[in-house]
Amino acid sequence: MSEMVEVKVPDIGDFDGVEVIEVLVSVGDSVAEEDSLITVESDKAAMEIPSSHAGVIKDIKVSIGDTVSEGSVVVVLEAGAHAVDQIPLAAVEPEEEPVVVESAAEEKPAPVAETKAESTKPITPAIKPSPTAHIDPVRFAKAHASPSVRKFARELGVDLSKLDGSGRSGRIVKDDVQNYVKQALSQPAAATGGSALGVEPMPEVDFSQFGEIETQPLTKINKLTGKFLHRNWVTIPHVTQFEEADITELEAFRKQSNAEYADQGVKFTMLSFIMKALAVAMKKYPRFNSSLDASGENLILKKYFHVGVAVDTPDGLVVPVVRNVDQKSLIDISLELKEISIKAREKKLKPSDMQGGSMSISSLGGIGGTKFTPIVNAPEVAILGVSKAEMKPVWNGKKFKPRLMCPLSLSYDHRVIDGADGARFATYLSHLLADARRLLL
Ligand code: CAO
Repeated sequence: MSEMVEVKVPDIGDFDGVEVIEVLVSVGDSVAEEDSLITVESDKAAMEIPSSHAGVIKDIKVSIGDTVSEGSVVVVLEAGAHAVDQIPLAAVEPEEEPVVVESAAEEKPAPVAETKAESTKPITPAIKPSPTAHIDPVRFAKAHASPSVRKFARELGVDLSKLDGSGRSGRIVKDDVQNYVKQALSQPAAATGGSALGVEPMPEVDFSQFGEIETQPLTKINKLTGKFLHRNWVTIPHVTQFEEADITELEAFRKQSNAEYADQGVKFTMLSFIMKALAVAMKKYPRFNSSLDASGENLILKKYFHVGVAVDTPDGLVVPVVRNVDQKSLIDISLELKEISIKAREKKLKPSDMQGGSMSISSLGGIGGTKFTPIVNAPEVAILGVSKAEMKPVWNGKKFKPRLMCPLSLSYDHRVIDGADGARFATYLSHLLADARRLLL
């Protein structure tokens, strides 16, 4: 004989006195154990309350807008029974849905609780976290959408903050979510910005509980570069090839040239030589001077040699571009490098000054460090990192000789450049710097 069971809200931790924002079942529905019955929402997060038993819903004891706590009866069901006509479990849409704002807080794992229903079988209602693993909860929270649309978006892993609502007052409707998914599926993987990573969101932590803190807003440049670096890091398969260039002779030549050109206001830094060498190396290995087109199916080879230079400014990192480095003298490159560094630090660069690079250089040589892994500055496919040159004992086949060695870190997009070419390019670059006469060939 089947038994009538009251399914109650289990112990849901901090979720005491929470609002019902969705009723997911109707009278007559067949539900399996663990099927969701209602969605509740606190000021921290939304979660679904599952059924403790399988059976047919006979009565629904809550409505949207009600407040429930542990022990509140959600439904009465006939345990073990089956509906005559199997009705699919579906969200019941209220006539006028309230717009809810979901919190940014991390959902807590559900505590294990026992039902108070009369049953011999203890249950462990797993509170199902919403499938929003890779969605930024802060931005999701601010989206203008109804509970059912939010639920739909969570199920599909759609970050509502990325959508423009087509409903009244910009409200996001179900069609918007569907169109977004269709569009995302029709784009090549690289263009989706890694939105399918499926990783856990960062926990939101109140650091003040551990000690004194200060909150500093990120600069506009920090935010912009952060977005691009993040996209490039997650969408480009990076490989970094390390190399050391013997710049003993080049450094001596640089110092001598600096003495000769001092009265003309020209100062050669190692970077100007490296820029010139990079242009020569790109001529020999044209794939380093290319970009993938938007479809990801064609490689665009560039016949110009423009080199971007990462400049550290108080507001963040900017990458102005020196054009036609292959056609310019070392004097012109040095003067231009000085000019763009000043412009960058005085915030006088125009967007066009930072576009059209073939490859970029991130030079930390004036600061220190032995090597690092720079992030490719897309749509470029390679970037050269330069660290601080150091005197080292180098074996010349007969004995150790003191040589000035400059560490190079070449990161490249492995979809475009093979490991062997990466090693060839880095080795060739180091040969060019070891004997600058090769730059003239
Ligand atoms: N090894 C040893 N010394 C080096 C060197 C190297 N690889 N590179 C530069 N130096 C020396 C220079 O020769 C100079 O010394 P002298 O005054 O004795 O000639 C001194 O370090 C300072 O150089 P600099 O850094 O001011 O000049 P630069 O032309 O080498 O670089 C610029 C210019 C704009 C690239 C640099 O100032 C800068 O901003 N670097 C930081 C870039 C950055 O932040 N990258 C990180 C990107 S990823 O977050």
